[in-house]
Order: sequence, then C-alpha cells, then structure tokens
Amino acid sequence: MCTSQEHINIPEMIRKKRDKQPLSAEEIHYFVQGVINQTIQECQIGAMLMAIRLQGMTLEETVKLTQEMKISGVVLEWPKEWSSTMVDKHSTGGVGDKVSLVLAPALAACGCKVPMISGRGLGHTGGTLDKLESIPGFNINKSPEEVKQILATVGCCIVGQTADLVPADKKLYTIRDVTSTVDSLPLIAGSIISKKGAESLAALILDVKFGEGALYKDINDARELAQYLVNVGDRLGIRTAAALSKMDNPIGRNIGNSLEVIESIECLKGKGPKDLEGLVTCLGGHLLHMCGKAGSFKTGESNIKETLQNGCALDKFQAMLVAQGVTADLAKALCAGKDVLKRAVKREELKAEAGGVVQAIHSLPLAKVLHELGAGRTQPDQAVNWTVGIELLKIVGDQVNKGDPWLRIHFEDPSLNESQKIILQHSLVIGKKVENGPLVTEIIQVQSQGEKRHNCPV
Ligand code: IUR
Repeated sequence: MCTSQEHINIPEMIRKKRDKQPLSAEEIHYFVQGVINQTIQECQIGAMLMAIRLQGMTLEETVKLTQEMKISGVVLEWPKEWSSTMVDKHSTGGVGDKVSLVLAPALAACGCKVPMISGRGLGHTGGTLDKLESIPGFNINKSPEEVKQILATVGCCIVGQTADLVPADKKLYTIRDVTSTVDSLPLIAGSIISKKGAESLAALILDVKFGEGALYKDINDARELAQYLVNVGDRLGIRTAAALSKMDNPIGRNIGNSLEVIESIECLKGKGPKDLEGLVTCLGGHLLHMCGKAGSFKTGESNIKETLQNGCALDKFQAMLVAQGVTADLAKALCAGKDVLKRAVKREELKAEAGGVVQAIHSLPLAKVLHELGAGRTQPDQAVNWTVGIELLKIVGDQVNKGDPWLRIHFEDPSLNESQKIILQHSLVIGKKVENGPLVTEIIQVQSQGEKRHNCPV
C-alpha cells in the first residue's frame, strides 16, 4: 500500500470528494495518516471534511475511514478467554441519563467484561465521568494495563479516553467542531465506532435518542443514524444493535452530577425509577443476548433485573469505585445510602401552579438552567459544580394539586434567579391524563445492503 502513495495528492483527493467520487481505500489511509502525522494542512483537512459532509460517503468508504481511525492509535487487547464477553454501550446523550453507572456493574455481575470509555459533559447533557468524579477519590485516568487489571478483578470500569486511543478522532473532531461538519453520518460513525473498535468489543449497544431533549428531534433521523452506526459497527466485526429511545422528559427523578450518583445507587438496589430501570434492563438484555450470555433478549433482561434485586450489581459498583481510587470506607458508606457526597448549600422548592396529571416535563429548559448554575460546562476544561442539580418531586403520570411542590433545585453560587424560576415553571406541563409507554420504541439491527429492513419492536 505504501509504495503507490507517492501518487496521491491531497488537492486531487479533495476535488474527487467535492465532485462526489468515492475515495479509494489507499486514499483514505493516506488521509488519516496525514491527519495524525500532521503532513496535511488543517485547511485541507477542513476542506475534506466539508466535502464529506456535503457529498457523503459510501458504506465502503465509511468502513475504511472508521478502520483507519481505529488503528490510528492503541487498540486494546484482551486475554483470549474474554473475547466473547467484551461489551459496551454508547448513548447519544440525554438529560438525567445515568444508565452507564448502573448498566456497567449489572453487566459485570452477569459475567461480562465492560471497558467503558466515557466522556465529560459538554453542552446540555451531563457526562458520565463528571457524575463519577463527584465521588471523592474517583480516578478516571487508567492505563490499558490498569483497565485490564480492573476487568480481571471487578469486570467493569468507567474511564476517560487516553491520548493514545484513536488520536485521529481527537484531531478530526476538533476541526469538525469549528467547520460546521459535526452533523455528517460518515463522520459521526467514524468517530463513535472507531473508539468502540479500539476497545476490541464483541458486542455493542447504541442508545440513540430522539425527541425534544435529543440531538435528533425526529425519529426518522434518529433511525437513519442508528441504522448507519449499526451497519458500520457490524462491518468492523462488532455485533452491534441500536435502541431508539424517547428523550422528551428527563430520565429518572434526579438531574445533576452527585444527585445522579445517588439515584443510580437506588437503581442498583432495585429501587430506581421505572424509566431508568427499564432502559438499563432493555439495553443490558440485548447485550447479554448478543454476546451469548443469554439465550434470548427476555432472559437477558430478567438476568439484568435480578442483579439489581439481589445486590450483585451494587457489589460490582462498590468494587469498581475502590478499584478506581475511592477509599473502601467511603465506597461502602455511599453504597449503604449514607449521605457522604457534598451537598449544595442552597435548596428551593417550586410549587405547581395548577392541578391535574403531569403530562410532560420539558428536559431542555431544566438542563439549560442547571448549566447556568454551574452543573455543566461550555469549554472543555471548565470546572463544574457537582452539587448543583434538580430533584423532580413529581414525574410524568403523577397526580398533582395546585400548590404541591414538584421540583427541588440545589444550587450554590450563582444563585437561582427569578427568570430561571419562570423557565423551570414553564417546563411543567399539566393535563388530564397521559399515555406513558416504555422509553425504547424500536431496536435496530444490522441490515446488509439491499436487504429489506427487519427491525423489531421492543
Ligand atoms: N460522540 C462522538 O464520540 N463523536 C461524534 O461525532 C458525536 C458524538 I456527534
């Protein structure tokens, strides 16, 4: 492959893509190598990304791009006997989404190995790493050797991405961000699936959200992304499926880093909110089925549920905390439900302005106010206040009387102001009755080219 690369020239490659011609495997290799070796100018990378954004890529091109990105850095290696048990999940992000904190230990309790590589929050969705870092001592920086050690002893870990894992994504993502080329299916697939590929997984479940609080408002757009990701994941040799899940209301009752840890622990004890537990058991059930640990989705789902009820998932969570730097005493106290996390100094309850049944709680305005109060970040290196958050005292489907407290907000500095209170009040929708189905509406499975769509209801 290297010998003929002298003939490749970047302006010519950009012209090809600009004119909607497919790039060869050799050209894609050369492009990704040039990105990491800095032999391609940033303006050329930007031009190529825009050409891809406007003209798209064939599945073949996207698979090649993803493979090249995956091998641009370290690819994690596991003992042979683990190969069928390596699983992970990726979510497109939602308000109050704390699924990873519960799912990783529940899967470990079912015998899987879960090398979960997560991100920090940016924009309106909270990051899994921020939630975990609200636990004093929790360390997200683990080397591949340390990850392997934790997987050997505990079975799951939740860590940050290291600089040597998929360096091409870091570079490309930075340039996508400033060239309006984030929203491109091939580039999104390359970014997400290359990182999962570098984890050397057997099976992957994607939680692709749609609705008011999601990146994709429309289910058809979410389905298109999900199908694309599933096809690319499959072509990289990972058994991949996607759940389409509704993101209209926050997930669970708690939003905000440390409050979400507390709610996750409730869920790990089988006492979590129904929507959160349903999402965990659905995603986990599919993973167990896909990696062969359960004979069917239904069996997988009930296995996950059992680990929440019998304390095994909570034990794994506690062990993971200790393996990642939390003292044994603190991990034990936290899992026993003791009030050990730092709490915000100020709290205020809002009262319902009308009576009826809660039909919706718009998640984006809640996230926006929490962001302003310091729960989230706008710049990647900004500090967050882990104590800032919201407890929903009423959720969708609950009966509420005029004057009932429905939301408790935790804040410090800055203080909650009047216009933020109005925004929060407007996010509560009260009506007469509500249809409240499961969050997951569809499971997307691999579809080879030309094959008729064969997706299942849940
Ligand atoms: N998450 C990623 O890891 N990559 C992307 O391109 C997007 C979300 I959009």
